Amino acid sequence: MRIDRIDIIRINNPFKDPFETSFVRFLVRDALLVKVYSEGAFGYGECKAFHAPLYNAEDNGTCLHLLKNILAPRILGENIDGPEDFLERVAFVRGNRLAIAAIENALWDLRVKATGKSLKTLIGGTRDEVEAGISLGIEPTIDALLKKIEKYQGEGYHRIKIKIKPGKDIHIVREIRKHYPDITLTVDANSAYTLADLDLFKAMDEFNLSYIEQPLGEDDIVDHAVLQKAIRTRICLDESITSFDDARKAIDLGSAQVINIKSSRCGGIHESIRIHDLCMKHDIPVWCGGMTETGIGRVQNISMASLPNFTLANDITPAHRFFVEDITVPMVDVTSRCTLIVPDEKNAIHYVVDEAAIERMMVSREVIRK
Ligand code: OSB
Ligand code: MG
Repeated sequence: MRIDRIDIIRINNPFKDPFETSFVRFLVRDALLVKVYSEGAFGYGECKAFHAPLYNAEDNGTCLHLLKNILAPRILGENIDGPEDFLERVAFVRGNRLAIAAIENALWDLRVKATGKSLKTLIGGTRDEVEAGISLGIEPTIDALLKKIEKYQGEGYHRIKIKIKPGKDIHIVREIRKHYPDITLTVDANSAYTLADLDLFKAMDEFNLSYIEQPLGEDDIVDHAVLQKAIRTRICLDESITSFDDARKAIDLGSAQVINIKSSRCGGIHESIRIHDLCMKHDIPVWCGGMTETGIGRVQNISMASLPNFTLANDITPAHRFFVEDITVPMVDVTSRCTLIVPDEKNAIHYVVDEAAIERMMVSREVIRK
């Protein structure tokens, strides 16, 4: 397919309620969308970076640069075969996987349109629906958090994850367990701790967490291996896994027993499938992580999570959980079973990008042609 034009669209979508993590309190989702035009069709991809390099080393500024000056010029005006061909053309780039994933994802969308097949079918997905878990931000009080847990537990979410940070951790878990001794509960530290906190994590073993997500350094797999050997609770890596090789090394070292796959963090769906397959071979269950994305990213996440080894509940939720308005029609929502229907050739779920909503949220648009 010939790549005729690439638009990089920046949108701002305010959160209904602030979402607080160990690294930042989000008020607005500042997001980049990539629209790749080819032979009368277009594909959308979402760049999952944030306004600043808080979660990993990339942010919207660095991604804009990469997309416009490094990545787009490699395919504009060229005849390319699709996502794999694009990845080969940009294989010289070190890191910057969120930026790469944005175009890669758009090329998958173009392939969906060109073939008339669903993303699920193209990647070999096997599930008709995928389970929703929920990621709850840090709250000012334990009572406020307990109220949220009550709400989402009542709605049937398949796993409750809470964000933790030093000073807001074990006593909160203890309190939750008093009220909910049996729910599937996890914590996500977003790299806020070090091995000096080993005793804290040993003490957490008592609370039967399904796993502890990314307790240590965002680029670490060595300290995580030390921690994993010292505790019973499974460690799940998020930030630390950016590629197939990261996953291979983490599995070899014993740094994690669960992996959270985000196609953005790993440079796209192609690499994510490789990680999925590797984990499956090693009996490491995976689940699909979230980045408070727009509907474009959410719908692709649903499709990716239809792969067979996504056996744990995902951070894929209804869009209205974070936002009043989103950019797909319909807005992504859960079923009465708290699952998300995977779009495929058989069912009626079909998402369309709402161009008018994008216009309303738009901060800037760069049109790149050869
Ligand atoms: O670490 O999983 C994370 C949100 C932003 C950045 C990182 C993470 C998260 C979440 C929210 O936990 C997941 C979601 O989109 O529902
Ligand atoms: Mg995480």
